[in-house]
Amino acid sequence: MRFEYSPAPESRSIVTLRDSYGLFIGGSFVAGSSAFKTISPATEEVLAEVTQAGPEDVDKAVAAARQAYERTWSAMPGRERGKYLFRIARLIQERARELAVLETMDNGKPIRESRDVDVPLAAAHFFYHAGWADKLGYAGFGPSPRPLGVVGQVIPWNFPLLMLAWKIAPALACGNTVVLKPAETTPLTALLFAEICQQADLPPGVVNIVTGDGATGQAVVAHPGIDKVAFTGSTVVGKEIARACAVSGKRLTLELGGKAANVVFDDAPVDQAVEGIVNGIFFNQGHVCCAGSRLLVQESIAGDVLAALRRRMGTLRLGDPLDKNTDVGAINSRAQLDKISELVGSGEAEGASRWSAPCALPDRGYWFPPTLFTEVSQAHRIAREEIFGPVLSVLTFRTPAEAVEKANNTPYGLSAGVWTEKGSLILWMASRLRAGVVWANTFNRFDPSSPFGGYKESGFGREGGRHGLEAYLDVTGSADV
Ligand code: TAP
Repeated sequence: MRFEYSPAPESRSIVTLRDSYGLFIGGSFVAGSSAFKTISPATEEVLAEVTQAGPEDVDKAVAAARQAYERTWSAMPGRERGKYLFRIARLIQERARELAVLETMDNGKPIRESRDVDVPLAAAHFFYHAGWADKLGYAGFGPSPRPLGVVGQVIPWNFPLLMLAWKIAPALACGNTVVLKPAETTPLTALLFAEICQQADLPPGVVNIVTGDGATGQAVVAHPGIDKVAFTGSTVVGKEIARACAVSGKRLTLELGGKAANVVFDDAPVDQAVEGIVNGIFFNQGHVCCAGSRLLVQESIAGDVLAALRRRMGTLRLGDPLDKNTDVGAINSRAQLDKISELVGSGEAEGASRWSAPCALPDRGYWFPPTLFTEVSQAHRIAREEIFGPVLSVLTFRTPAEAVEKANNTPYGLSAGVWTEKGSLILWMASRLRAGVVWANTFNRFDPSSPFGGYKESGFGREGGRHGLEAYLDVTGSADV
């Protein structure tokens, strides 16, 4: 049964947009030489002009970060650094609504998700790492692990504020300073975060934010003053960065793409599994590196699961991301919409059978309906390549061994899901799935204390938890690593 809901739009009035934004260097906003526009993907309206940082701007940001590292931050006792992180976490909570509305405007994701997932998790990352700042000597990396220096961080557009928190919180807790480049299409919450750094009285230069496109990212990564690079983004760019860092001696962590299998066994409760499948692939329009984009369903229940899934997909509400009833928001950019459309076209051309939820798409903005493909073979591009959109490829299996074979038949290895009532089967599967995270009877659960990262072409290094600290510490010579 489909319920009709009246629109319940969140007000934009809490956000004060400036016409133009400078770069955040040395604790102040500074002008750059050229600018680009950031737009709302739901309406195509221009939100603001943002500075395109060139190599000379990156130079200034790295110099500011170096000075802050040497004069202030690396020498500050952990308990003092922790106080700043706590303050930032509290300010994120205080300004949560503003951050959520701005994230939704700039990214296109439903306000329900930015309000209930992105922003609370971003605050949680700062709280969690604030707690570590004075306990690093007890983290198992030896009695006095040292920071690395200036960290260059480049993040994507799918979880702009949350990826910033994943990067900045552990770096600062460990005593490093930061130059961060947000994605070109979603710079606004990073710039609001810069204001939060000012509000928290964070010493100038500890956090520097340089906006721009891929060339700015390249300049950050290649800068000789950077000691460590932390990158989240596509595997293609990740490989380029790995090549650039290989000859430089810089430390590197890469969080890249995925093509996760969500495996449903015949004893799984179908309705719960369907909720998990929907959350796995349609959360954040499928713009999720660990999305459950390949559904592997046991053949004997495939008919029931698919019927229930189509029914559920038919109830998803697509539209205005600021409406609190919206389940599926806008695709982040024209380029991403084109990429999704091209891959969906290849699925049809290669013989898979497409079904899209019957929902009207708004006239303006970038939209794609929740879609699933059946009759998919493992050779199809839609079963192999990351679509990064609301598109699910369905495959079947008969035995657990076949499920493992198919799940692992991918160059990626970021996440996986298992749905069954048998605990022994969950453990059997988890020990065989080549994925950094395996969820059992749930999907897309995140916690700052839980390490996250990939195998194979999904990257290396972990973010979050005790493991994530290691990426920001010099632990050479430590006996207990
Ligand atoms: P990319 O095109 O790789 O962009 C990521 C970031 O790198 C952006 O800030 C981008 O700038 C910048 N960049 C582009 N070319 C660069 C270069 N040559 N050198 C340095 N920086 C460069 O990825 P995307 O399309 O934004 O994000 C989607 C990808 O991220 C997906 O593959 C997804 O799976 C992955 N992702 C992974 C994770 C984890 S935790 N594994 C989490 C989220 C997303 P511009 O924005 O200006 O292009």
